[in-house]
Amino acid sequence: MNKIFPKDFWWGAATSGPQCEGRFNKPHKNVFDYWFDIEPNKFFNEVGPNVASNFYNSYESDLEMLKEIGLNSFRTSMQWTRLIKDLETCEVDKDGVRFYNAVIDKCLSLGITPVMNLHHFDLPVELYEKYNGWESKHVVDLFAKFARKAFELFSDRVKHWATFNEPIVIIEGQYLYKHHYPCVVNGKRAVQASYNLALASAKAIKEFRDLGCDKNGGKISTILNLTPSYPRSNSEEDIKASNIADMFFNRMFLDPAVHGTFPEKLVEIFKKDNVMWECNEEENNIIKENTVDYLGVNYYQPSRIMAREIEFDKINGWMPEKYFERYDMPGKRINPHRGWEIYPEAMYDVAINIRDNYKNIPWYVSENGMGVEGESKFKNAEGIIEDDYRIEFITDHLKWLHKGIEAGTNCFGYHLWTPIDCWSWNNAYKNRYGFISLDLETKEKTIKKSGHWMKEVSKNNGF
Ligand code: BGP
Repeated sequence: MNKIFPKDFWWGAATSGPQCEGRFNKPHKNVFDYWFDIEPNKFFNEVGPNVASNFYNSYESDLEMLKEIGLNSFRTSMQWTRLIKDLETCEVDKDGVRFYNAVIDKCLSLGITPVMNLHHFDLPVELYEKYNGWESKHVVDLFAKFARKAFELFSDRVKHWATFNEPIVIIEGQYLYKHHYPCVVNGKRAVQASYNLALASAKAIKEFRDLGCDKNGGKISTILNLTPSYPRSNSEEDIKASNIADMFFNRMFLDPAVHGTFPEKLVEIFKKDNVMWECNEEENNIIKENTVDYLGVNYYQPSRIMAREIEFDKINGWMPEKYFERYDMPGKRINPHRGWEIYPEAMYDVAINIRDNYKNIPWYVSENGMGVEGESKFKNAEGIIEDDYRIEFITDHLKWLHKGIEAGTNCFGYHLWTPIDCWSWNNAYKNRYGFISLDLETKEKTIKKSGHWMKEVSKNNGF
């Protein structure tokens, strides 16, 4: 045993309401529920979120399995479309309140720390149809109201909150690269929605503090997928391109979350290119004054960047790619099922970046993981999936994280995506990420080899 982690380290896993619960008894549809209803062919094997992993019905036994594999903390998200019956007045849905109370109480009874996130790509579709979703300041205010309601109802027991999961992915999916409904391609609208998401997070944090949740042991964060930007070479052009990608994809949310400001050079670019967001001083002050207590960092893959070689195609109007191209680095290690590069060293770079440039704020790895297709072929005679590749993947990342902790970064936990195989956006159940497998036909849930391994890691607080 040579990698021991700090005392009370979180060994856990993360999921989200829309990906695990199933749509049972929800008063509203989120953008993915709606998209599946109108275009099921956009989803792998036409499997939608209707049942997902059935967490709505099986949360008790599911959480007991998490306990069995030694997890001491668990993140999920509360669905706006489940908790709130009237999106304007914020009148609650009784069954939604019952359900989230039951989940929280079950976690606590098992000694599992619940981490509750408020938005995981699941905008109520009505708010898109009526107001253009995150482009609207009214939607920002409705989100803050929903957040306040959640704090009022649950903050007596939930002490760890997050406002958003991966806001940049909402921008990429909804406004740039067409992988979230409504698949708009519009850089200017993307920029406005980005500001509004940062504002919505700050307004929710303000509600949290106005209610005194922070005086009650509560802490609030936002969860960002950091994709450290590595330039192709040390040339000035490549470095410049990489810095711009970093500002757009990482710092646009990381800076306001921790420092309450946006990267100046990015704002300069938006102004110069006539895509700058609309905002006022009062809103900027809210962002300034309501930064996070801690950060959740989802890390899956780095970003390899080079200066533009082919002229930028203006067909779609302004896009961040005006300033860089993706670099397909030869010889990189890759997860072929997801197409994502595997680069555990970046965990250390993230750790040092937070230590040196982000006030050494407390943070945890809120997602990391490896999605693999066709895992059932690794089943042994006892029916256990032998996912040694996942154990290797986690170990590699934890080693670099540990090195970061030794160098003084303030990291207090590691959550795998995900505890039990869950539904994913367009990929549905194609790639499996869990410590626990889900047989879609029999609905049986079985601990994988990695789950048994995690139990030991958690017991020993290291490996
Ligand atoms: C993260 C999301 C999760 C999850 C995960 C795996 O970006 O926060 O919701 O889905 O990625 O990605 P995917 O499901 O697309 O393979």
